[in-house]
Amino acid sequence: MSVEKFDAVVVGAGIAGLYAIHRLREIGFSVKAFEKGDGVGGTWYWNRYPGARCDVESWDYSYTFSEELAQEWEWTERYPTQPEIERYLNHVADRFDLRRDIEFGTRIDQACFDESENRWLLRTSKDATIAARYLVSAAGALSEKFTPKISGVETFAGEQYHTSSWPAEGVDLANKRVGVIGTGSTGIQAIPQIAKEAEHLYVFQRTAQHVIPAQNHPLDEDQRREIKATFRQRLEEKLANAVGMSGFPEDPPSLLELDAETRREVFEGGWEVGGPVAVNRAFSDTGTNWDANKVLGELVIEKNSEAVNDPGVADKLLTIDHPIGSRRLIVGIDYFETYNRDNVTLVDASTAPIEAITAGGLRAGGDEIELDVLIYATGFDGVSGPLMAMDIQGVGGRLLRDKWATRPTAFLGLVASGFPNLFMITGPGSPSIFSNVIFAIEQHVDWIKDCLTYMTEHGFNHIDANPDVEDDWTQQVDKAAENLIVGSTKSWWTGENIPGKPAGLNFYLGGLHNYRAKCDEVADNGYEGFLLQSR
Ligand code: N01
Repeated sequence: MSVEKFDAVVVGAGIAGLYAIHRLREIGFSVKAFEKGDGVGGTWYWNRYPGARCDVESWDYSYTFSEELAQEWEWTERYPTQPEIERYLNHVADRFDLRRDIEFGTRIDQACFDESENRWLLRTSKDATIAARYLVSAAGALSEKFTPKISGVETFAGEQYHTSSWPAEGVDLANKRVGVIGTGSTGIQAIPQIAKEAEHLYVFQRTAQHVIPAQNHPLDEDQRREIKATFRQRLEEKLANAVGMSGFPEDPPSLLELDAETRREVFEGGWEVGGPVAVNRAFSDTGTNWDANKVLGELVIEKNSEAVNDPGVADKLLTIDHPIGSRRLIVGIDYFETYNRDNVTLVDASTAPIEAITAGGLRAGGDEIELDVLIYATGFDGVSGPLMAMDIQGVGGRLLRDKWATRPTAFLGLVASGFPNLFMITGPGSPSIFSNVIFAIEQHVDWIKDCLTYMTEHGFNHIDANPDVEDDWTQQVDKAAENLIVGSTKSWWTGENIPGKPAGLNFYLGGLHNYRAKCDEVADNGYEGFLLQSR
């Protein structure tokens, strides 16, 4: 059996994988990335559903490692659409000649650490065996889709799609009765678009949500020039704050300390700006003080309800059972207005639960709803999910999914003890999706590159996390989340959207800037907390 050998294998060719290939090449490594899709983009390759776009502004949702790249790329909208982001990532792949080190249409199914040879042995979906000194997971936070098991699914005579594996050629919804299950960020983006195409749309909503308007707009010539001219200034801003975005409100007022009129003014100002940050970070205390949070939630509900004509429908859409920001705040475009259309019906799946899929449609609350197309906007097994889905065996043949059976842990979210020479990009225990993820990815990849450079220069070829230090980091992760309203509700953030997955908020919430400082400190102290060896 022939075994191809590389210094590093990268899992995935999304934002993280592309950048990892680029950086690892720079230090002279032989690199190969395996990507299950037929093109680059990862999340932005798969999530082609109608209405898919990012809710981080295009000028921040861009790589910063190359100023030339930033100067030559032209974003066309404030919040970029999926096709535009996919084009951008294809441009990056071409501009930095990354494709020659990517094998498309190939998954890594199994990774076993070969202790005798101090390397990873990988098995691909094409049955090839690959050896790599280092394994870098760029598998993404939202790449393992979740589809609920609903009885009768196999009997359905119509078409079924999950939003995160939407066919590239699109789906013809004209003259069809369409059902959408799920009203998270995905459903709320897709529903207004699907409503425009379908004969009739039935939305199955289990949990009502707060939605902030995107206030999206095209970028004119002047705005594009300004984005380019301020590249360095914005980079400084991104480095300095908790979420890695520019224009982040530095010193917002306390909601509780403002009189009602000023509070309303600040809120309306944020609403006009739109997007998640302007409203959610308009006040200093709504993420920590339950009273302040309640007021903000009420203000948002009041605004949202103004858009819905039918009070009964508004009531179902806006009887919200959780504090604002306790689950991912949703950004919408014409979402509530969509329910004013004659061809849209809201089914409250909290009072009329989905019981079964039938040959002709779906049964909820005892009623049969006839459907030609059923769309699952039901989300993902996030962050640890893609890693647990791979058969990863560390020291002594221990499976990563066994180590993580009660909780996914990793020192700095980068290396899980017992799984040497495996680096995770935006893994559990790092800020990950609680920041501008492309910027978090760059920080992780740069850190990994520097670490591998250090190891090479010092004659090391084996890195593991000290288990005690990993435990200590997990405690720091928990401490940083203390007293935050974030995560106080069940959602994919806590893993509770996945049956049987242990509940927990496995993100470092102390801020990307503080996390970066911690990673730098560890590096400056000779990778303190990691066990470096020569084998
Ligand atoms: O997934 P979700 P998503 N019966 O888990 C429902 C990112 N993202 O794909 O809330 C009925 O949030 C479930 O109901 P409930 C972003 O980070 C970003 O929408 O559990 N319903 C919920 O409504 C986001 O947070 C962007 O009661 C069922 C929905 O399915 C993350 O991706 C755009 C059900 C799942 O919502 C995930 O978002 C899109 C069942 N059996 C996504 N099972 C932007 O940048 C599940 N549901 C804008």
